[in-house]
Amino acid sequence: MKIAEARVVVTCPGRNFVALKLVTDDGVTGVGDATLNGRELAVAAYLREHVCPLLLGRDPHRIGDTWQYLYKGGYWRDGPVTMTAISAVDTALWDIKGKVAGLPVYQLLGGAARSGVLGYAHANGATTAEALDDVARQVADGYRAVRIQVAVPGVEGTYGVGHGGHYEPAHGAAPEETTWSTERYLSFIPSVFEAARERFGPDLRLLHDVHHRLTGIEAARLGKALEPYGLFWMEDPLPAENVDAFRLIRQHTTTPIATGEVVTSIWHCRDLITEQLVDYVRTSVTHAGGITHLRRIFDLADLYRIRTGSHGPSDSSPVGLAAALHVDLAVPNFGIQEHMRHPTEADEVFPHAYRYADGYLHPGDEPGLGVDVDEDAAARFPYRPAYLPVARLHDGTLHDW
Ligand code: GCO
Ligand code: MG
Repeated sequence: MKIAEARVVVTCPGRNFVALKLVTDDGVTGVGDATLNGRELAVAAYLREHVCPLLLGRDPHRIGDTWQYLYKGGYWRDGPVTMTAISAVDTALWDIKGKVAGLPVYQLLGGAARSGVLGYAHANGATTAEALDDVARQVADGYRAVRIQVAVPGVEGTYGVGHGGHYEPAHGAAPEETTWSTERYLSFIPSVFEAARERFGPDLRLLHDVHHRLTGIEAARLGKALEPYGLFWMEDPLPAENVDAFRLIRQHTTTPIATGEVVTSIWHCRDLITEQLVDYVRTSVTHAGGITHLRRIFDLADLYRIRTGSHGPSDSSPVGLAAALHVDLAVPNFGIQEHMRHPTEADEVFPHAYRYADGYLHPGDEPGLGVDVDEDAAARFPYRPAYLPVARLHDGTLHDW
């Protein structure tokens, strides 16, 4: 069996996605997600120009060898563009292997370790009251875990808060300029979770995403202030490359910490894991080397009783979500899976077998990943440039978004 074709599909059904489709000489297809929000065409070109030609004629069953060939063989290792491209190839090869075996990918990973994948929904609002009404909607929809983001009074364009309806931060031919005030954020956020606990009681799992904006000591202060409300996690208090600052947070608070959505390899989260500086590792199948590499990261985490909390935003495609769900179902140390629904047009371009019911997701039992890209439908939604916002302090200094 040989890889006979490798096609890159760029499409914008509600938002931009890149998919890799591999076809074998006997007609088996496999898909991988190659979406890197705001830098989509860089990955598309990396695949088309440098990776696809090298795949032709290779044995699709040699998943591990192909991974090493693309990682070590490129000489210039790592980085989000390279790793997203490798992820897409790896995921597409697992899809092919599953189809050839006649088994869903989670069976090849050891089989189901649980009956369903606990998902967390997003709730947001311009005010606490609005956000809590959104939490109530998610709870009514069955979710047992909800992330809450609320606009900080006096801070325009707070991260995570939609412009009415579906939250989609990437838009426009240049990044939107937003403002940020750590002082206002820190004095406001604990009141949101106090109100949430009052309204929803002790059982609902509450999550919050700080989105890389604090220093170590600021995050420590926030973690302490949130302790009475028993958060499931405080996400990305600061950029993951600052391992020392995570050590500082750990000295001050027992609020659980999740990080890793922008981490692209095991090397970048090794110290966070082995020093137990985080409680949940959020690396994604789309950006951290596909199913093969994600399993290595999650296995390392398991040695330290650290659980998984895979990134699952609507800017990873349904292919990425399907692949994540197969891993989630099989690994011993699964924690939670982010679940942001995709726009309807995206579900149409990427028909899938995974399903959501009553707080839990399941990848389905079709052979392979159980997801595809409909190339005719994809062609109806041409790429539109869309960038993530930037954040500035009130004096104009560029801050982390
Ligand atoms: C999350 C993330 C996203 C990111 C987005 C960037 O926790 O879901 O922080 O919302 O902002 O994936 O592309
Ligand atoms: Mg996040």
